[in-house]
Amino acid sequence: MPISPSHTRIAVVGASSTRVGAAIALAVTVAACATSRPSAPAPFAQATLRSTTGAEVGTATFRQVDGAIRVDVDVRGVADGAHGLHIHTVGRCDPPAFASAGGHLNPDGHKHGTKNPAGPHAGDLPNVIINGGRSSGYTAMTLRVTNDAGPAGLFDADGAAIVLHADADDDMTDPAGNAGARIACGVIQKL
Ligand SMILES: [Cu+2]
Ligand SMILES: [Zn+2]
Repeated sequence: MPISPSHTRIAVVGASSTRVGAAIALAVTVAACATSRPSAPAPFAQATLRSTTGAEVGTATFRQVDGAIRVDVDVRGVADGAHGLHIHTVGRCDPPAFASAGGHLNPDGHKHGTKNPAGPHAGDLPNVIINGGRSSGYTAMTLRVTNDAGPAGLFDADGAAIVLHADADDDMTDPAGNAGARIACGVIQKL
C-alpha cells in the first residue's frame, strides 16, 4: 500500500494509561516510516469495504501494535470530504442500508463521540478525509477494541464490521455523530 508521507494522518485514540504513551510513541514511529513501514507487523484482520451497490471502494487492515490496534484504511470512489468511520457491532453488511451491522461497538454503554463527556464508543474512529477521490494514508491507533472474542473484541460470536458514512462525524452527537447514511461496509475478517 503506497503511502505519501505528506498526506499521512495519525490519530491516537484510547483510554488514559501508560499504553497511550506507548501508542503515541509508536504513532510517531509510524509517521516517520510511513513511506515503507519496514517494521509494520503483519495484519491480523482485514475488511473489504463495499458500497451500497456492492462495488469495492476500499480496504481496512488491522494490526496489533504493542497492545494497541492500528487501523489503516484506503478508500476511493466516494465523495470528497470528511466521512465518519466506525467499527460496528455485527459482522454483517447487507446492502443497501447496512443496518445489519448494528450500532457502534459499545460494550461499556457509553455515548457516542470522542468529544462527548459520556463517550466514546469503543468503535468510534476518526473521520476519513477523501481528497481528489481517495483517502491518503489514513491510520488510526485505538486502545478500545481488542483482537479477541471479548466484550470489545472484533471476533465475538457475531463478529464486527467497519462502516463508512456519507457525512462527517461530529464526534459528539449520540448515537452516531450525525454522520448520515452508511455508504460502505466491510466485515472484519480474521487473517
Ligand atoms: Cu458507523
Ligand atoms: Zn459511536
